[in-house]
This record gives sequence, C-alpha cells and structure tokens, in this order.
Amino acid sequence: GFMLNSMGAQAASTPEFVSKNGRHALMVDGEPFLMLAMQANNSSNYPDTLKYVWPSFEKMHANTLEIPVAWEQIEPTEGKFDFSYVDTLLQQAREHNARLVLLWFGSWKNNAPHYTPAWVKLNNERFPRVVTKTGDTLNSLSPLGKNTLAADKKAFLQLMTHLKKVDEKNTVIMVQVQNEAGTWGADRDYSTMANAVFNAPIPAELVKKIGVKAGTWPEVFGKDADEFFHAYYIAKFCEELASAGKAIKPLPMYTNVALRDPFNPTFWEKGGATDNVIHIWKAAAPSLDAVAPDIYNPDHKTVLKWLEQYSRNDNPLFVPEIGNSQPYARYFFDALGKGAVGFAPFGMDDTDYVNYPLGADKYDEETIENFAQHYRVLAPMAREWAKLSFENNVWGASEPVTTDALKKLAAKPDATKEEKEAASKKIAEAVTQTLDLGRWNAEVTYGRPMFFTSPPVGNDVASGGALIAQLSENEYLVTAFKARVEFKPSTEIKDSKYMIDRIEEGHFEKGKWVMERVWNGDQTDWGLNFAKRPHVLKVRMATYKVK
Ligand code: N0T
Repeated sequence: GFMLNSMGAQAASTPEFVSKNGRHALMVDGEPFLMLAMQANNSSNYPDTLKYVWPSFEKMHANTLEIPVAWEQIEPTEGKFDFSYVDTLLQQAREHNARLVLLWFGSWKNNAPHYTPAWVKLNNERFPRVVTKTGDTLNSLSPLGKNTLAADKKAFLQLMTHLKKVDEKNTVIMVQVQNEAGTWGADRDYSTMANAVFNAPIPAELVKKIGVKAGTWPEVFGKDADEFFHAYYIAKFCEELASAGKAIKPLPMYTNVALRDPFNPTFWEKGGATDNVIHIWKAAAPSLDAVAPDIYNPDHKTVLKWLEQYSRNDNPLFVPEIGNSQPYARYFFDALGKGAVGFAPFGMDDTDYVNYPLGADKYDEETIENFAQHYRVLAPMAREWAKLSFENNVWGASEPVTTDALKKLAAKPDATKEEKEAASKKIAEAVTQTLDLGRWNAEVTYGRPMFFTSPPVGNDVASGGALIAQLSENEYLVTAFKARVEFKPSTEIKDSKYMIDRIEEGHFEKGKWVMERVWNGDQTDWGLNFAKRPHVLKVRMATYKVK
C-alpha cells in the first residue's frame, strides 16, 4: 500500500546535504544524521584487517566508519578493477550497523601519489609531477596533468558505478575525494606546461564567481597568485571527479584539509583548502559539499578558530579527522555546538600503529574511552540532536585552559592573602564560560565540588565540556561532562527574579522523550553538576514578578 511504498522510497533516498538559515544537515534515509564517526588507520583498508577495526567501532558507540579505498587496490592493472575489498567492507559494515565514509586515496594522499597504482606512480612521463621554482621535481602530482585526471577519474567513476550497483541501501553515506590534496614544499607547479597556464588569463568562471578583474594569475592575485593557482587547479581536479561521480550516484562529497596555523601561518600544504583559499575552492569545486578541517593541534583557541573558519553559511562543519589523544576529545562539544554534522578521531583501530605526537602515544581502552564516553551519550539521541542542530539553536563549550596554564596562574606558596585571593579569582575566571542562550545564559565552570559555591579550579586534566540545545523559549536540552552548568537570566530579563520550573533527567526512545526522574534539591541548588556518567536533562526555567 501507500505507506509501504513511501517508507521504502524514503529508506532508499540517497544521502544529501540540505541547508537553511545558515544551518546544515546531512540527510541519511531522509532525516538529519549525526556522524559519530571514527577513522581507521591508513593501511586498514584490507579484508583481513577489518577485524581490528570493528571492536573499536563497537566500543566507541560510533555509527560511522571512515576508511580508505585505495586506487592501487581497485585498479592494480590498468583497466582491470577489483572491488572485493569494497564488497567485504560493505557487508561487514551492514553487520555492524555502521554507515561508511569512503576515503578516495587517489592522486593525492597528503601530497604524494603513494596510493596510486604502480603503473601511475612509476610513469613520470605520462603522469607529471610538480616542479619547484628551482627546477626540482617533487613526489606530488601536478593537478594540470591531463592523463592523471583522466586516469584517476576513470577509477573513481568505476568505484561510484560499483556503489550504485551494490549499495542501494546507502551504507556509504559520503565520499572524501583525495586525502589532504595539495603539495608540501612548493606553492605550485612551475613546469613549463604549468607556467603557460599561469601566465594566461584566469578562467572566466573564477572571475565571475569571486568578483575579481580579468587578467593573468599574477596580475589578478599578486603575491597570492602561486598558491591560489595551485589551489584552483587541485580543486578543479577534485571537482571533475566529484561532479562526474555524482552524475552516477549523487552521494555527498568533500575534501579534507591539512590546516594552517590560524594565528601565525608560516608553513603549510599548498593547494589544499586552507582558510585563505576556501573561496577559491568553493568557486572551483561546487560539487564538493564541504571543505573539512583535519585537527592536529590541541590548543583550545586554535581549535575554536578552526571550527569557526570551517562553519560557514556555504560550508557545513564536519571534522573528518581529529587527533585521538585525550586533549582532543572535549572538542566534540565545541564542534557539535557549532552545528557539526560529524566528528571523527583519527587512527581508531588496533592495528599496532599510533601517530604520536599527532595523536595518542598508545592505543588502548583509555584512548577509546576518552571519546566513547561522549559518543555513548549522543548515540541514543543522535537523530534528535541532528534535527535540533538543523532546526534550533545549539551551543557547546569545552574546558578552555590546560593544567599547565592554570599552574602558571597559581599564587606562590609565600604569597600574601590578597595575592592568593587575586590568583584564585584569575583561575576561576579562566575556567568560567558564559553561553548566551537568548533569554537565558548558561554559565559553565570546571573543577569544583558538586555542592556549594567554591570557585572553579579546572579539572585535573582539561577534559570537561557541555552541550545545550534550545527546545523552546525557556526550555533546553542539556548534557555535560565534568562540568557545572548554571542557568542565569540574560540581560534581556535581568529585571525579573527567576527559578527552575522543572528539570527532568531522561532519554529518547524512538524519538520520544522518556523521563526517568526529576532533579531537585542538592542536584539543582548548586547548578547542574555533571561528573563522568551520562545524564541528559530537560531544563525548564521560569521568572516571577516582584512587586
Ligand atoms: C593526516 C594523518 C593521516 C609535524 C596523519 C595530518 C591522514 C592524514 N595528516 O596521521 O596521514 O590520512 O589526513 C598531517 C599533519 C601534518 C602535521 C605535521 C607536523
């Protein structure tokens, strides 16, 4: 009947990004989806290795696995394709209730063609490399190599054709085109072939889209010309794959970015979608749904700046890689607070490799648990969260100051009473955050007893965070980790007295809120105090009139 048909149609709808009012959702099976993801290591893309991936996936409470598909493995001999790994992966993913983000390791894997088949990477004539200003040849393919584009695209389209054929269920929900595409060690290709393009007028499409005057690259972009040129042609290369791939099966696609320091950029991978060339990528690669930050600096200000740079009206925030060591886990809260559609610590499998110092120095239960403890809370309400984050206001915060930085603020043992008080005030201020929720503010503090008013001193190790979604004018959904959350009137209602109307702890079951208990008394008198265990609260605030 009608119901069955419409439900069937919905289940089969291809994942897609939708945007409205500057907010974004990744629609999977017709509804907003939050990717509680993790990324496997760089050589885990083989059938025999998957057994080291799934145990982590289960422990993480993840719903999405990001894992490579290498050009060298699907087309070892030119024109002969082998999708046995992809088929095994799809089957096992379904058994584990996992959705997949496939990472196309093609012409660029962090700069190099390491994952291209031997017939590509050994043939420098047919597949030219980037030549530096001084005439050195790098192991990074030129984006202007026509044969490179044709061959990479042909393989990529075979993959998309295969997915169209074998993945009607859309186990694969998104595809990453290349990996940290770009070139380390040169601003662009300076070969004779590339120079000719560089000194020709920039494409009319770019002139129109970013609103610049016509002219050659150096004429139009001056000192930025080299990098913008490289970015444009790498983006264009990815666009060729993405647009043709989408014509076969319109899956969401994105590029991941080796970021540059947002405050003091000195050295970075050129050509990738770093913050200074996002506009070039957007103009050149409209078929990419997102440019996505790979986060490998645990500094709080830096991470927050990156999240801001990559959440834009024209760009859904997605964190496809973040270091898997402890300091990074709390940024889950900031990412979701900025409306992220997904988050994925990198290197989450037990294949006996750790990418320390980028990530954790050991892969053990604790490494997994640092992230699992947050995914565990969101997993049962991932759909509800994704919907709230698409339709309502959401906020997130994480503990801003490391233990080391706090130590520097502490008073010396021989300090006077006044000096000690001043130091403790400074520390308290450093670990207090105020979120402007409209009528209400949420004050988030870290490292204080659950009872009474002692000032916050930060957790032993900076690890706390809080997450809030608006339900109605005075009602919020709240969860947090090692933090106190206090609701206070904002300036909008500062003249009213206020109180808690009701705070329910509960969970979602099939999209419906199920109350477990009411928080009151000690549990609410000194703010809402979260330790390590998951609690999800519905908080309703109220005001009362004073005569
Ligand atoms: C990331 C990962 C993987 C000295 C590093 C980060 C992943 C790739 N690249 O484990 O290789 O496939 O996307 C590059 C960070 C460079 C920082 C160098 C600091």
